[in-house]
Amino acid sequence: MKVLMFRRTRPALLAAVVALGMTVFGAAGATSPAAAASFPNVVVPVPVSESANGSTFTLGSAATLTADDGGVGGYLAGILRASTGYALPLAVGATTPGTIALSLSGAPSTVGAEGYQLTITGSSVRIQANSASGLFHGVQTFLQLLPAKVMSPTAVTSVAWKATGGTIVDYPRYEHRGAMLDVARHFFTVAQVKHYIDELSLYKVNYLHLHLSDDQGWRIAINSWPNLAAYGGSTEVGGGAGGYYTQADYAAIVNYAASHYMTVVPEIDTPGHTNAALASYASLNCNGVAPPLYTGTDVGFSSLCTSLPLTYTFLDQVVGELAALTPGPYIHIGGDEASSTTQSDYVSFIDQVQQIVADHGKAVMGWHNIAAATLAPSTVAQFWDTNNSNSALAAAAATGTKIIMSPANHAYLDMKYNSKTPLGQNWAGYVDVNKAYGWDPGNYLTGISSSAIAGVEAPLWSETLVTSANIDYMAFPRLPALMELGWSPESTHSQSAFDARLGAQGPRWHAMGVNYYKSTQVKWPTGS
Ligand code: IFG
Repeated sequence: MKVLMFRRTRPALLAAVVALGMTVFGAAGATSPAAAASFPNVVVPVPVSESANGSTFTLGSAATLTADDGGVGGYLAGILRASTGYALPLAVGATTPGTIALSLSGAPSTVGAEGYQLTITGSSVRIQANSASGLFHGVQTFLQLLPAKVMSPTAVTSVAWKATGGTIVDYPRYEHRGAMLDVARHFFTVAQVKHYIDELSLYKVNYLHLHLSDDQGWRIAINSWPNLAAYGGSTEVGGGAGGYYTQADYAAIVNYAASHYMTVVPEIDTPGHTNAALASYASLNCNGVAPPLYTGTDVGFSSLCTSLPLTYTFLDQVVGELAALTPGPYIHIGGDEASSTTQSDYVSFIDQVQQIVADHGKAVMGWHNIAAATLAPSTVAQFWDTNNSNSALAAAAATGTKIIMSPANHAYLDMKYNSKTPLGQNWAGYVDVNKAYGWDPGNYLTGISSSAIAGVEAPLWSETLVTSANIDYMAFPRLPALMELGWSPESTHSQSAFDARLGAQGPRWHAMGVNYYKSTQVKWPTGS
């Protein structure tokens, strides 16, 4: 073999030759370039940036956990201890980082309020964020990089708890990433709502919108109007026993949501969808006669008496009690399907209710129909129609109104997947995974700037839902699709890449006992 003999030559030329050699033959001694390391395509929502470093982290039984926030530390410890069976001692506020360290210092400023930096090496995991919610979101990503069985509520011994090494820097596209649960058509207990919160947490949901009142039920105790819950909450669609949250129950939900970094948005739907309230108090009705309780599923037949002064006293007292129980910035006043309210009465009503909410220190959220009125600067409109334009909403957006996107033909989780789906409705068409994912919230509405879009929300209406298993079946796998639209950069949008990531969630839901629908649009790996 001809050996290259370097005479005393110009150093630059020598360096160039060496560099060429390195490039062609890889690092000195290596026979080929190091395998290009990459993270597996499994995390939903997909992170902003990932760079693997070729190492692999293994969580061992001697691992320790340190955290600058005890809530997030305790959450992660709870999940890991349950599935690995390891002691995983947790030290809060320790100066020396544990095997896994959740730190509120050192995060890059780019991650903002809710983002994080996740650094995984062969021997350590570090999550850095500017807030506890950022740490919580980093924990969700870290968990998704561990084997699916890490989500098992009982110890699994046959798994090597490995995760790909590297750095992930991540932060949300939209500040509002919500899920709505209709607890009015069918009542769901505090435990059932907490269970749903546990599942929503996996996908970085940060707002929980509770639809607390409708024609079929009033679900929150109001001390100044006790019959609302006692009588108005005494039934539900189909005639069941219904139920309601005491104010302590509601506080428990608010606190549990907060411990999962979700803000509760309570909705009292007005002026339509109010039969339960009107049935509870004859004095609220224009004719002084209370209608019977309603257990069907029609909409649009009820209206508060917008000409009655008592109506506004009622709303002031209801909003006052609800605002005092709600740490979040919003009270949702509904505003949809007010078919039994004249347009002029509706506009005047919305104007007055906006003021009532403001008087109690909260901002208004409402279905986009409220754009018929003059919206306060802080009012947020939630788009739910099946078309791509709305002139009143466009006019409001042009004057600063922010919009939450919930187009029913993409984001309504109560839509059937297909004609064979046993639960749900189909008035907005069939919505399977690709329909839930196949749109862009920022550029969906014509004549409305992407800067007006504040986020995405996935409503789940409960006319046909009774159990937590029913909630699971309709929410999964579409909720993760909608939350990827809310969190991940528009540049990452790819149906095929998403479908692969979504499939990787299957074994995790199986480990958790989530009763999800195995959409035929997704390849579900073994163990799903
Ligand atoms: N539209 C009604 C809901 C519910 C829904 C079921 C809105 C804003 C149909 N209003 O969606 O009360 O009945 O898909």
